[in-house]
Amino acid sequence: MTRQRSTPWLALGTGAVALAVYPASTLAGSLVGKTTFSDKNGPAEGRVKLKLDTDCTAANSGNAVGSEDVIVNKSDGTLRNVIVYVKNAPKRESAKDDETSQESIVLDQKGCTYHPHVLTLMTGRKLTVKNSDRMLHNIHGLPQINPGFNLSQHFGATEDITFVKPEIFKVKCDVHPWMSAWIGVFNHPYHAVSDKDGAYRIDDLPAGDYEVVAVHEVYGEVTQKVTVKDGEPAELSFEIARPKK
Ligand SMILES: [Cu+2]
Repeated sequence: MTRQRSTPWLALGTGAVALAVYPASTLAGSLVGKTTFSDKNGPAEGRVKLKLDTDCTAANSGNAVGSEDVIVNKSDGTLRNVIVYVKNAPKRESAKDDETSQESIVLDQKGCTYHPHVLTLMTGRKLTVKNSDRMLHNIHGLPQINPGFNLSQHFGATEDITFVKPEIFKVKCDVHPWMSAWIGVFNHPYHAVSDKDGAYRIDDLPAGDYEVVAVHEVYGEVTQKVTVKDGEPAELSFEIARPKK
């Protein structure tokens, strides 16, 4: 296992995702696991109550809204919103793997937060950005490899965006400084984001040996190796720690 400390989200350059070609006859398995924050006995960082302005407070009916950069489930230490992806991913061999033909993935601005906070998608897949709030948002993407974008959106606006290069980058709102989201773009379909239970699942991965990366916006990335066999779910969980200073 290796760990990298610095700029984890921006380190995914064009050449970082190596492609290995597997025969079309290679059969597939699944990769499942959990992402866990390993410093359970350390000072727990958790959701911080956001200081919303008047309009955004009203948009949440006066209810408190928590930050989303670090969400550790207290019951079992699992960590949400971790991108998990196969580093040496096999090249796609069949049309069924072509996510670009599927419906768009939605990034919504609602209650002055992004929904979801972290998403992944393939190059060429349509991302639909929309504003469900009755106020102006300004979605400002900060990629370093793909073209940047900066869109003002009133209530009900939608905009479709696609990306051509693999990269993980931040999105922010220029109107509301607490708003942020992360987008992971990959040139293969073998990626996921850990859910509210800290669980992830990557399906239809051809049998083979892989390096798999889990990357969190605050705590950085962890890489592990795994062997996927045909028809069997391979389990690979990640412990993610606060980097040592
Ligand atoms: Cu905003």
